[in-house]
Amino acid sequence: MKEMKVSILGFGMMGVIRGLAYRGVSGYYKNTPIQPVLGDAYCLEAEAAGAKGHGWNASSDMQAVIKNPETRYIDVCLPNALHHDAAIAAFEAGKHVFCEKPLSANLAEGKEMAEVADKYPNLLNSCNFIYRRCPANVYARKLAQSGKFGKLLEARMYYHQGWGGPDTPGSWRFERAHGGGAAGDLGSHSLDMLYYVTGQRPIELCAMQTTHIKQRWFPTQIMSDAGVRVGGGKADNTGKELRNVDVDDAMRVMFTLADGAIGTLSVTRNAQGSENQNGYELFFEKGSIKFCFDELNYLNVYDASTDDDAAQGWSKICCNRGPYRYFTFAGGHMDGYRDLTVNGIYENMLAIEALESGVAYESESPIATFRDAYNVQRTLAACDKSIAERCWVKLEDIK
Ligand code: SOE
Repeated sequence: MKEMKVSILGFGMMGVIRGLAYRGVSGYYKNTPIQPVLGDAYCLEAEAAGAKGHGWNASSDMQAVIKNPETRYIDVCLPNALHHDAAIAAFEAGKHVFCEKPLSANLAEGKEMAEVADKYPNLLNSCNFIYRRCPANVYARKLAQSGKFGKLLEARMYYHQGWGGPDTPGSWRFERAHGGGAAGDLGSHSLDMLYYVTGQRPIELCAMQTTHIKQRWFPTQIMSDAGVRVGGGKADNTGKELRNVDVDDAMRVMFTLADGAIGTLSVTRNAQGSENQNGYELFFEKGSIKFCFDELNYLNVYDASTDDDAAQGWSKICCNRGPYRYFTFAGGHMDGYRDLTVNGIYENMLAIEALESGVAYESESPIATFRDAYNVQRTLAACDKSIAERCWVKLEDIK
């Protein structure tokens, strides 16, 4: 298998996730034609230890990382307003470019990035609209574009998160200069999803925005995105200054699509209780499709294309078994399962550290010890005995 050194620019929240992905790809996909190998990570001083811990070679020189002749691929995970210069420099250095969404902080920069990408037809230009990688959306796209349900009539797109309350500290995500704001952050996903699934983009629209929290406490020192978000919600304002927020917290849009369908888009970071509700409801002449990322393994489909009224109703389709090119593992181990395995290894490491430092291991979700597991075996043995002997079995009798 070929190897390719990849380097990353920025090591906030997304940087951490990407490291797992580059290392995981050859583990999940035995057929990957290229195995990524972790190279340099351009990052803030505050992020360097994390980047090294993830296996990257931490560097504070972005141009050196971009130009490193050993690297063939640059992953741009910087704040939005820095995508433009970094991505263009990477193309000019002859690298494949993967860029976090939204592509740019403003239209002019996005246009130039697309034009420069066109000049390098042999280099990858790929933007991380990650929800395209979710099997339920792959299925929705097939269904929506198959024509089975007829013409699309209405699209209700929404992306609701709830982390933007008044106690969440400021970060680049709340600064126009860095390309922050809910519209670009969340709305970009919904607009890509609308196009990806239906094949259509708005041709006319009317929008409104608001900023609910007009001032926030921003850290006085530059901090990693991950550092600010983790621990958000705590009103400890030491080392922070109160500043005006110049981006939107929420946006609403009404639009029309080319073939006459109408639609709405709702994005907010202030929907208390919504975790990552990136969703849509599509109403066609002869059916409906609904998706919400909080139930990422499923697509809800109403098929009104048959004449059999008695058979009509919603189907909740499990899309993690389908014939898609993405990893499905041993039926039933759906998306989400792999995250739990990371938690499991972490818990083991905490337990070992407690053992080796002589302190009591405590956890709100303790590891299952061999003693716990042995008790499961005892109960199973009791079942065997009961089945074999057709009788009640006392556990105290199973040693
Ligand atoms: C915002 O909270 C955010 O991290 C976005 O920036 C990502 O693009 C989205 O996938 C998850 O939510």
